[in-house]
Amino acid sequence: MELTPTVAPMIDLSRQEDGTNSTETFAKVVAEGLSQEPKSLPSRYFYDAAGSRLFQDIMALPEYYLTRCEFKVLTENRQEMAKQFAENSFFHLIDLGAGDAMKTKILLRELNEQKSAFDYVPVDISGDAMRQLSNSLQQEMPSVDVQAVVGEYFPALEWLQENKSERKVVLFLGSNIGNFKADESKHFLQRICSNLSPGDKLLMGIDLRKDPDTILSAYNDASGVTAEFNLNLLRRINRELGGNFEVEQFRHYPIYNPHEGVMRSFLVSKKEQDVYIRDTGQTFHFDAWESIHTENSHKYSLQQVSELGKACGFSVETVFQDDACRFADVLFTVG
Ligand code: AVI
Repeated sequence: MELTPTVAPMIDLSRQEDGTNSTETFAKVVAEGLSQEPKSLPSRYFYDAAGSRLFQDIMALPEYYLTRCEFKVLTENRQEMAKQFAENSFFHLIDLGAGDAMKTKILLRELNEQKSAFDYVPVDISGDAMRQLSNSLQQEMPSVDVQAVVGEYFPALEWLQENKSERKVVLFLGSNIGNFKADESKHFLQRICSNLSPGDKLLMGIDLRKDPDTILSAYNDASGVTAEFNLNLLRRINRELGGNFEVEQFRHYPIYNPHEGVMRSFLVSKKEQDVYIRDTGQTFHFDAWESIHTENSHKYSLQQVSELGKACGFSVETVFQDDACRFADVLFTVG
């Protein structure tokens, strides 16, 4: 018997972008960030090939509880989640920042087993990741319809709103919302909501507030992988923009503020030094012990999550969390 092909050709929206991934934009952002007082660089530039590999290593660290906790939450609640997604009618399962979909596969297997009517739409900026995922799903779950979209989240959601007319369930896993500033996360969720219809759903992974020592260790692991991940940003500037950072003259310094629930990461200059970056044509001066702020990772209480959702047009349907209340996957409904 012939198998019906279930992998639709990839939709590539990456060329329609505003150049956020170009070298020129990177140079501009770096020049702005290093000219500011205090200096800062945006964490979205962590993820070149080397940074993405380091992030894979972070997720396997004993201290980095987030990934293991979310894995557990999804595994233990997969039947209930699948039931609440399905509602006995067809839906599009849209996975924002799908990557290798390790965690999403827990839900896909369950939906497949429950014989739910759905198609799977992974969205990611990496065309390679989407090609590999489409192939691996064809091998592992040939009966699941897959339509990968390569591009940024919002062009992808706009495309989906125009081209996929049925009910939608959006996944935004991994506590990625935590890396936005407070106003950015609100804006992000409002934009998601404006591309959905009443009754559509969003399952969002959120790292919860907990013992500050547990949080700090997760970003300051004993083996130094997170330090390498942070320092890779300087290596990336050297590689891509012709910078001459002496990377060993900077150190990773994370600090958790329990009052705000924000984990902040810095790179601190160990000495007074000047750094020249060819593509910006500028030299940047560092005083001894001057810092560059590189990342925020927000931790939320469940009440804050519910208020954030409400302010953006969502209401909480179900909170799924682990026994120790470290991590939650919150299912929201539009309206
Ligand atoms: C991708 N993001 C949710 C990670 C986090 O926990 O904020 C990135 C990360 N930074 C340091 N370790 C992991």
